[in-house]
Amino acid sequence: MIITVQQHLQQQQQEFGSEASGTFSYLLSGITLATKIIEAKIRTAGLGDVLGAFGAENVQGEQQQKLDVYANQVMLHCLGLRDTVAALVSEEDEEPVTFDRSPETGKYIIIFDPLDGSSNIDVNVNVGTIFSIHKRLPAAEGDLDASILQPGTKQVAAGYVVYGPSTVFVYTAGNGVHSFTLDPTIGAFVTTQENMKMPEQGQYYSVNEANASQFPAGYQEYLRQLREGEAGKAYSSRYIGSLVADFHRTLLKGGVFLYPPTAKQPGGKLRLLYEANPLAFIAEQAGGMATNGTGRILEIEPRGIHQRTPFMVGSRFEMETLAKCLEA
Ligand code: P6P
Repeated sequence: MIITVQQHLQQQQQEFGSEASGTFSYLLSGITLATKIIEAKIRTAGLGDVLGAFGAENVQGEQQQKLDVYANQVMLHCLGLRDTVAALVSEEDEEPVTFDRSPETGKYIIIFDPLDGSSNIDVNVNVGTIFSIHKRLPAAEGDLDASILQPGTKQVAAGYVVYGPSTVFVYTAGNGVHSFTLDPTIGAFVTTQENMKMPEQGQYYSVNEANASQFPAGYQEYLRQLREGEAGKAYSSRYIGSLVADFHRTLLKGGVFLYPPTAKQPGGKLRLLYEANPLAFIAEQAGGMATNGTGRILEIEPRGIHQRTPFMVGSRFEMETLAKCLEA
């Protein structure tokens, strides 16, 4: 039976109420629309003049790819039109985009990385869009900035789209993790898996080995145990270098993804608000774990919208083994 993201949300509303409401469904439809537009451009990237560098740097000091700029403009346009949006926070923009809407109308904050891993596009490797949704705080509890800088535990929904051999939309609204595949013949994301569970233990570890000598000793010992089969099984290494693709494999197959602190980036490379938090929410909803090496990602109190964090995420067995190595 064909069930789209919106229909799935409405089913969740009947079952769980809360954020799976009509306005929320309309909000999420802004994300699915934007990602379908982005997907169409990615699929034909080599045919038009959208590959390569845009010729400017983003707030991260990274070379913007033309598709980064395009994807960001599409997300801002599609979501800005949803009157339930109070603010949009993008990896590509230094400051949030805010809308002059009352707290009664502008109820949601959407934080997103419009095109993660875009440096891989020119070599036709999977990339992704990641999003995190917070509810605007009541005026008595804080202003718009406070609503944006909420810890990951307060997310009302989070998800990603991975643009690969097929285009897959994965989300949670706090009641399980569900995936949908874009059916290009009807232009809709259609249910493919409900209530996804991350395997208790996997067979892959995913880390940029080129940085290994810079990792703190506990991480080096952990990776040695995985490599030497001392953690209960022989692991294989998989590292695509595109966070959404490496995470999606970890969600489906289990194992662990790590971006530990390095000498060059002691605070980590990946961003808390629009990379670690949404993926940590999904991982925990699927029975996995996500930490910064000392505590739950979701409990970190954000200080800034582009704040970075060490990010380790994966199956319970691998994450508990990591914790033992880091405590030793
Ligand atoms: P490194 C892509 O630029 C990205 O932000 C993530 O998608 C990916 O996981 C990470 O950086 C890769 O970083 O340092 O291993 O190239």
